[in-house]
Amino acid sequence: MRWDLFCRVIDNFGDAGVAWRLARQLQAEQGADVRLILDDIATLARLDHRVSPDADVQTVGDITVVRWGGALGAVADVVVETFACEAPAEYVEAMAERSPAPAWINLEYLSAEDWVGRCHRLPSPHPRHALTRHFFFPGFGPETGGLLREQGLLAARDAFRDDPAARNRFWRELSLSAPAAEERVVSLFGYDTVQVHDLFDVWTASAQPVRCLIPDGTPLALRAAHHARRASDSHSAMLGSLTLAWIPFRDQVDYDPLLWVADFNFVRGEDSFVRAQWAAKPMAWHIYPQSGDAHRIKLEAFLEKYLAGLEPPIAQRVHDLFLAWNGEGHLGEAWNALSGDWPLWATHARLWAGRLAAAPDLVSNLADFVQKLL
Ligand code: TRH
Repeated sequence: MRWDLFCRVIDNFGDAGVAWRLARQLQAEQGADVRLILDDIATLARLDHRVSPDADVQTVGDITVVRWGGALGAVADVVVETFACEAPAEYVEAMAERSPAPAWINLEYLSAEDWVGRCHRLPSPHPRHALTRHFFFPGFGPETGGLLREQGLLAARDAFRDDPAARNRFWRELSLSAPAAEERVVSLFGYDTVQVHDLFDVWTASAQPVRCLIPDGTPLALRAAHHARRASDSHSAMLGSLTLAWIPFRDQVDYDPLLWVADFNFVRGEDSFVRAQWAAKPMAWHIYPQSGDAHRIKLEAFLEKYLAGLEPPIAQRVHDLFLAWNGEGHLGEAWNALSGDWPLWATHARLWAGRLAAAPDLVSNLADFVQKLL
């Protein structure tokens, strides 16, 4: 089957990140013939070094990547608009001419809110054409489309955990020594609005050494460099008990080992947020800021699900860290308040990942749904 995925990058990496992950899994697991029509190829090239930012059409890993705006030729069997991006009008006209009509999907942003389950798979007839778009919502429950999770991901995660040689390779490739047994490793990926300075101060004064891995080229890398007065040619800085290590921005396929090697992951947006949950480590999510505090409702909806099953006192402390990571409250104090909770939270993170893994993944659900439409 031929799938055309349309993606417009609003900003950051996640729009392209989710679309690329979807494309790769459809091709690898469904044997789909996939075309990704994307406006911002340069962003995709940041996520996969095989992509040429200048090419209008290219094949990367058996996926055809087309710059939005070029001639698209024949309409595919399945048309997916990611994040409600609206396929080009002339393409929709061609869809209306096609017989049989293609399956037409709008893949929405991920949310843990309850209304998602009521809107998932709803049809939306086109006002003029004999075409029906169907809404497909990722989510956390059986009434939703589920989460992106490629086959073999969790086995690869566990193999890495159980393989000291793989972990040593990870550190060697970064020209970093393996962390000491008591050293806590943290990955830091968030938006520029986070006040990380008080967190760095708490880690600097910490009884336990902390190694903070910061992907270069991200806003927090600059803040950390300013905080540590990073010398231009240095890749790390020592501040008391804290080691700040600036690491290269990784290909998307290499992002997971960063999450697996860490004891704690600060993440953001949508895709790193999901990947951190699969990594089954304690985490904090910086939700993409939206107008009118809509993001705050989404954050609370996730926390309500994520914190269920944790004892109230620790649940409150985890909640406070999430809020502080989203700019509400003192990040350093919230971190310190959890000092006795790490083993319990680590167990909870593993149970959470296991619960999510019991549900079918998004691509399996999407492929089943599309089969019924065609
Ligand atoms: O970059 P983001 O902030 O993207 C956001 C979200 O997609 C959000 O839903 C959307 O509304 C907004 O953009 C416009 O965060 P996200 O979703 O985590 O995407 C980051 C991608 O970058 C993800 O696929 C992981 C990848 N990544 C790497 O490939 N290498 C790296 O080194 C790092 C740090 C991230």
